[in-house]
Amino acid sequence: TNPQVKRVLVSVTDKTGVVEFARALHEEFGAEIISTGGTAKVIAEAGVDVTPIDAVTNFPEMMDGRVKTLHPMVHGGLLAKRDNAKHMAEAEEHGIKMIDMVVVNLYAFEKTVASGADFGTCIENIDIGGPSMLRSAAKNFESVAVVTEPSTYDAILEEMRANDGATTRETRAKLALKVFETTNAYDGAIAAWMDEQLNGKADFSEKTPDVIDLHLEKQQDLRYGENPHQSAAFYRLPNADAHSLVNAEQLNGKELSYNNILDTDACWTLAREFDEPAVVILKHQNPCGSATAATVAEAYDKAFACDPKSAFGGIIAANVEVSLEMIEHMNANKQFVEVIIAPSFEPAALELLQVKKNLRVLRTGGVDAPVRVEYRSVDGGILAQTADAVTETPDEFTVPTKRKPTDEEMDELLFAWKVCKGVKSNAILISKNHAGIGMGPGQPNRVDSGRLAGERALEACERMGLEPKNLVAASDAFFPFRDNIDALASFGVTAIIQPGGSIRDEESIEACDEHGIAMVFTGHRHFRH
Ligand code: 93A
Repeated sequence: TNPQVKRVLVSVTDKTGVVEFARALHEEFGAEIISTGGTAKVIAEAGVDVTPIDAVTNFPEMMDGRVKTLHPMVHGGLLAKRDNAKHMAEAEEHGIKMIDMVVVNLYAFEKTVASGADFGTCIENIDIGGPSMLRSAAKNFESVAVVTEPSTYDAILEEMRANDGATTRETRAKLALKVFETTNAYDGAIAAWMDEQLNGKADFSEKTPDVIDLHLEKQQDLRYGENPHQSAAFYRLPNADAHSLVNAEQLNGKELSYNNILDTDACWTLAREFDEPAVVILKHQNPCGSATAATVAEAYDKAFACDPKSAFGGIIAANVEVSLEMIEHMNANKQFVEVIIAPSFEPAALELLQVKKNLRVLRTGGVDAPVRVEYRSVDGGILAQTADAVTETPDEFTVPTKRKPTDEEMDELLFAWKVCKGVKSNAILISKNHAGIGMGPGQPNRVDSGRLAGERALEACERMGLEPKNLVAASDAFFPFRDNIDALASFGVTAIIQPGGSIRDEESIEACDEHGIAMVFTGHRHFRH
């Protein structure tokens, strides 16, 4: 009951590999190729025999292509049960010939939305005929093979070669499942977009969803995972923000790797926290350089100077247009960069970046604050949480120490507080002149994080020719003991920002008072594990 593939309907928006596939089906297996307008054109131009769809339906493609394949000649040929005498007699009566395979991928609705197209264009890019054929063929998978992904063309041909020109039931069933996943995700994306158009942006910042739709569409296969022996892929969420990483346009460089994507996400998420021009340099999930300044080039200089050694092989994110000057400085530093992401690039800056063949350049087109839920997989489940936005402002802060921070210190503390949120817990971040010069990430005890941050800050001060005094420190969670305060004081820290809330807060306040440190309680912690 594995029918040979004798009649194939091909209708694809993504025309990758379709000519070769059609040629093999026709020339190796003698299949008749039926196809719609644009697809038929490329196949015919490549010299492969093709039957235009209107010769099958006896109708022209009409209404600007809205009605091409929506016809009983097509759907009868896909849905008729081959082992049902009544179905086959009815087909015979109406001159409907069987179709054994459909090769369809859909109008790129999400890409159209992401490109910022107007309402009417988005509507036109809702594919109706494509999903209908996919669903008809998938429902009748006992007899019909349904192919949606160019990446599977070769495997299908291999199987047909091994099976006398037929596909196996196992494969057809798998392909059918894939179809319903695909059309489900496709309709999900349309629904999310419509909801946004009619009711304003879907706001997930308030709560986590009751049901997580796991039918995520694969954005791309990745060469491998965190390590070369792990396979991996990148999936897109149906309601991804227009300026999110998943929608960024790659303008140069090698394919993104799994680790690139993870680190670029962390880097970009931190950079877009700031209102003033900001540059973040990140390695292994931690911002080893971070700064804000009047210009992007100046912010880059300061971020690089935080820790030039760690910056090697890092990711760079800017929250404003990247200038030629910044890239000239990057080149002068001989900084080897894996990925650079920004809302836009000066044309001359982009040209200079494109000299480096491997350097991945990503343009997001904007920086709107991300509104999203974060997901992580654990053994047998998925964790979801709303994103950790820093919304605290000084009017909510309390100052428990004798000395209050000066205006200048408060300004620096706010900078440190934002950067600290982007550092893995336990996190201590020391800053000066709006540069994160001392980062202490990821230690299982806070004193070690503080010590790391302090040592790095002292080294940075020496490199930058700065006096190691009047430094400020941020701690992502409260200090359980005074030992950390004592250590930070020894590195020249004079102001501290932290959530507060330890049962031994008094001990820390006393230590600050002894050292003349001004300390701010924010009331919110910012763990990042
Ligand atoms: O506009 S449609 O919803 N109406 C249809 O009848 C129809 N049939 C196929 N879109 C339709 N398609 C889609 O056209 C396919 O899903 C495919 O993505 C695209 C291929 O068009 P062309 O061959 O003209 O490039």
